[in-house]
This record gives sequence, C-alpha cells and structure tokens, in this order.
Amino acid sequence: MKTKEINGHLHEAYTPDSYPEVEMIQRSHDYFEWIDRRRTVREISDKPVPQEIINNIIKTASTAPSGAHKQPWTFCVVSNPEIKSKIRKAAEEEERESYAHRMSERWLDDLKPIGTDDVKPFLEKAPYLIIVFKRVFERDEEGKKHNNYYVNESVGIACGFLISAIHHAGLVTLTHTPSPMNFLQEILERPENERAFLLLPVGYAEDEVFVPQLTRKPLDEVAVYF
Ligand code: IYR
Repeated sequence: MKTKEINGHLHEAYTPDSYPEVEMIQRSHDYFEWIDRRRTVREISDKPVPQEIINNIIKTASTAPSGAHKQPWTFCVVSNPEIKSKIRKAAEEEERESYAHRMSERWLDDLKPIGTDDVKPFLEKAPYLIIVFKRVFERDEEGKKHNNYYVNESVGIACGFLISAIHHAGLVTLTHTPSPMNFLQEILERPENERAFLLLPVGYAEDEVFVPQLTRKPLDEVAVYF
C-alpha cells in the first residue's frame, strides 16, 4: 500500500469510488428518489428484528466523520422489556409536563398536523430502542479530562447515517427527543462524560401505517447558488 508521512503520521493512498458522468447523474437521482421515500413512522410493530441488522446499522452510523476523528458517540441498544418500560414511564412523565406546561401554544399548534401527544407506546413496543449518547469529553490514563470537538455536529451526522441505514435495511424509526433527557443517563447508568442526544425506536412498520401528508421544500427554497 502506498503511503506518505504527514507530521510523523502515515497517510495511505485512497481511491474514491468513481463512475462515468451519466451514471453519476443517474445514481444521484436514484439515491434521492430512494431516500425521499423515507418517512418517520410512529406505529412500530413488535415483530422481532435480528440483532445483526441493528449491529450493522450502528457500524454504519459509526463511520460518520467526526471532529479530529474522536468518534464522540455511544449507541445504547435496549431490547430488555423492563428497561424499555422504565424508559417509557420516565419519558411520558417528562412529555406530560412538556405538553401541559413547557411547550408554547405556537409549538403545540405546529405539532397538530403531525399528531403527536404525550403517549409513547413505541417505547415499549419497538423491538429495539437505540439511544444515542454524545461523549462530551474523554479521560486519559491519568484521569485528565479532554473535551471532544464539534460534538453536536459529529453526533448529528452519525444520527443521519443511522437513520438512512435503518431505512436502507427496510426498517422504520422516529427521532424522539423527550426533554429533558437526563433520565436516560440515569436509567442506563451511563458514565459522567455521556449525555443523551437522541432516542430512536427501531423495528418493522405495523401492517397499516398512516403518516402526515407532508411536502418537502423544493430545491429553489433550500439551495442558493452563487
Ligand atoms: N418531544 C415531544 C414533542 C415533539 C416536538 C417536536 I419539534 C416534534 O417534531 C415532535 C414532537 C414528543 O416527542 O412528542
């Protein structure tokens, strides 16, 4: 393998995938059409999912780029029914408070088309909950703290990879962000350097599923060219 040295560290030759231009146009179009079919699904079936699929999905997410390649994430996979019940109970307590007192009228109005409320059966029904934790810092051998870099950006990108891998496997998910999320750190007994970032129930969609009728912004509303 061809290598070169930078700052005393070896870099290896890398050949990115490449295609003829017509094929690139087709591929980029096909990828868009495929991912445009992804929808957030709240009705997740309890049909079992092989853990190997979940492992592959997490390995995919963990290929995301991250600040200084610190990979500042931990994916907790919960299939244990007692832990799922604990999470549901604690999440619904927070959600009840949020829907009743913490969220503004405007916010509640904005959620009306989505149809969410404080009842979260998917937290018990889905065969897996993946709880993504961000690792704010690491400790070295002497116990000294070292902050990670661009932690929210890095973990956000990894979650994007995770969601697309879930869709690619033929499963569904939804991005659940009960707020505040500290209860997850407690229930899962995570170390002091980890903070809950996102909770994703993962499984097959129920046989019949309804999703809000949404449209996506067209290109000219989301892109500006200079
Ligand atoms: N976290 C709450 C509320 C909620 C907020 C937004 I912004 C959403 O897009 C959906 C829900 C919940 O999970 O119900």
